[in-house]
Formats: sequence, structure tokens, C-alpha cells
Amino acid sequence: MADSDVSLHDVAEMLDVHYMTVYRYVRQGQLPATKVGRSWYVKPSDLELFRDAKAHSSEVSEGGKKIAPWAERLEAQLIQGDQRGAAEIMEAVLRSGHDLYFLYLQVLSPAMSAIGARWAAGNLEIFVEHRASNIAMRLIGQFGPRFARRGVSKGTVVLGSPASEMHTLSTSMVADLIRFEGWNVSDVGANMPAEAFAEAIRQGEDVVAVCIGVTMPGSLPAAQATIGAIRKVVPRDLPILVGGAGVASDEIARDLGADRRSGSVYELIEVLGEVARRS
Ligand code: B12
Repeated sequence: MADSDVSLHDVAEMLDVHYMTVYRYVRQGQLPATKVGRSWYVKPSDLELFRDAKAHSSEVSEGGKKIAPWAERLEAQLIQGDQRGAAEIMEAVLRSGHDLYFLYLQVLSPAMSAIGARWAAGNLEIFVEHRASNIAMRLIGQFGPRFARRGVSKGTVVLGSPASEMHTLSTSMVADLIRFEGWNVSDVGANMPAEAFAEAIRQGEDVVAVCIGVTMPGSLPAAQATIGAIRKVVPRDLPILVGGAGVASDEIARDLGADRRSGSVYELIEVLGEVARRS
């Protein structure tokens, strides 16, 4: 290893992505790195090549013409209600070397958030937003299963959203990413009554963690009731993790009675990793 070689934490900062994303680039062979002790290091020249390749794949078409970023292209197809066009963009994202994290977190999520912002600003008819949501759900059903890991699972994570919470796109994506990392997921979906959520965990096999997604702040009381119901029927040491746009701080998570808040899917995967190592 040379003194100029860069650690993965530094690479993450330079690329403005999460550490886990860089780690995955290394693991999938997209970014060459050398392991020294417990840490990985990247040669500056390899980092430069990698940067060029990424910039090329996401912004330049085959003819060399500059084209819009993936998320904006997908947003346009979703607004037009063109499911096939939207699926073709998702395929193109994967063909250019990106993984499921990128597809969901850097392309589909921002496209949906932008559609939500247009609707909130009064610039989009509600039927267009609903149609886009339905297409997004179908896309998740089409692309997510391709990334499910086979083989022995790290345990079961029960995931869902409390009563009154109707947003399922986010938790469906989170479920696929957890599966991608080797866990089995029992996704009970949205609008789940508290006692029924608890029962799903009680009847589950090899449950190692519970994740509750909350998008609307108005669903927080229901999330609190759900956690209360779960605590009554499962061992105290089963971690209950919360996340989503509605859980805006650690304090809110504590008030809900959760063990921990995950500010992002990456953080959630790290926490699940800790849980798996402990058990
Ligand atoms: C699609 C959509 C709907 C669809 C949902 C369909 C479905 N099957 O999911 C429908 C039409 C049902 C809907 C309904 C409503 N919606 Co809506 N909806 C959206 C929209 C456009 C996209 C949601 C989405 O999928 N985003 C993409 C996901 C991936 O992003 P995300 O939710 O932020 O999730 C990320 C993180 O938060 C995190 N995360 C999420 N969950 C979890 C869980 C865990 C455990 C972890 C670790 C992380 C994590 O990971 C994700 C990826 O980074 C958003 C706009 C937006 N900005 O998101 C509005 C939005 C969420 N909706 C909104 C509103 C107001 C409503 C309604 C009240 C509208 C109405 N008047 O009826 C209802 C409420 C329904 C209810 N009771 O829940 C507001 C919420 C405002 C607020 N803060 O309260 C938003 C923000 C729109 C806006 N700009 O105003 N909606």
C-alpha cells in the first residue's frame, strides 16, 4: 500500500456517498481496493478511473450526447403514465453497472419525491400522482425480486407500517434492500393494526428484529401503540427499529418506545449487521 492510497471513508466523502455504498463498489469488483488489516485502501488512479466511468454511465448517452440524470428521466415517464418506458429506464440504470441501492435510493425515490412536491405545489393532478405511485409499485415488484439472495438467511426481519399509514412504496424498497443483504423479510405492509403487527412477530420464525416505517407525522401515535402492543408479546431484547420521513429525530423514536431510529436505509443495514453479529 502506498501513502497516497485513500481509505474507504475518504472515498465516500470524495464521492459524496455513504461508506456502505463505497464498500459495495469494492465488494462487487467495481472499484479495485487492497485490504490492510481490517481496512480497505484505494489507489488514487483507480479512483479517478472509477469516477470517470460513473460520470460517463449516468450522464452521457452512447452517442456521447449529454442526457438528463436517471431520476429526472424516470420522473418524466412516471408522470406520463408510461410503465414500459419507466421499466426501460430502470433496466438501463442496471445495465450501466448500478445496483439496487442506486436504483431505489438515487433514482426511484427522488423521482417519487419530486412528483410529490409537484402535487403539493398544485402543479400536478392527483390522478397523475396516483398513477405514478401504482407504476412505481409495479416496478418494485418487477425489479426487487431479482436481487433477493438465495441460501441461508441471517434471520427474519418483520417490517411494516402502523394503522393509518398508507405509504408502502418506501417500506417495500427497504424490504428489498434488507433481502438483498441476506435477511428474510416478513413485510406486513401498511395500515397494520397494532395487535395484528404484534401477532405477526409472535408467529414469525427466527425473528431477529422489527422495523416500523412511518411517513406521516400523524401516524406517530399509531406507531407508539404498535410498539406497545409488540412489547407485550415479544422478549424485551428483540430490537424494534423505526425509520421513515415521519420519524424526524432520535427523540421522537425514544418517545415511541423504539430501541433505535435509523436515519437512512444504510444506517438500518448497519444496525441489522450489529444485531446479526450479536446473535
Ligand atoms: C406515493 C405517495 C402517496 C401514495 C402512497 C402509495 C403507496 N403505495 O405507497 C398515496 C396516494 C396513498 C398517498 C397518500 C397520502 N399522502 Co402521500 N405521498 C406520496 C409521495 C408522492 C411519494 C412517497 C414515496 O414513495 N416516496 C419515496 C420514498 C422512498 O421516500 P421516503 O418516504 O422519504 O422514504 C425514504 C426514507 O424516508 C427512508 N425510509 C422510509 N421508510 C423507512 C423505514 C425504515 C425502517 C427506515 C430505516 C427508513 C425508511 O428510506 C426511503 C428511501 O430513502 C410522497 C412525496 C415524498 N416526498 O415522498 C407523498 C407524501 C408523503 N404524501 C403526503 C400526503 C399529505 C398524503 C395524504 C395526506 C394526501 C391526502 N390528502 O390524502 C395521504 C395520506 C395517506 C396516509 N394516511 O398515509 C405528504 C406528506 C406530508 C407530511 N409530512 O405530512 C407528501 C410528502 C407529499 C407532499 N409533498 O406533501 N401518498
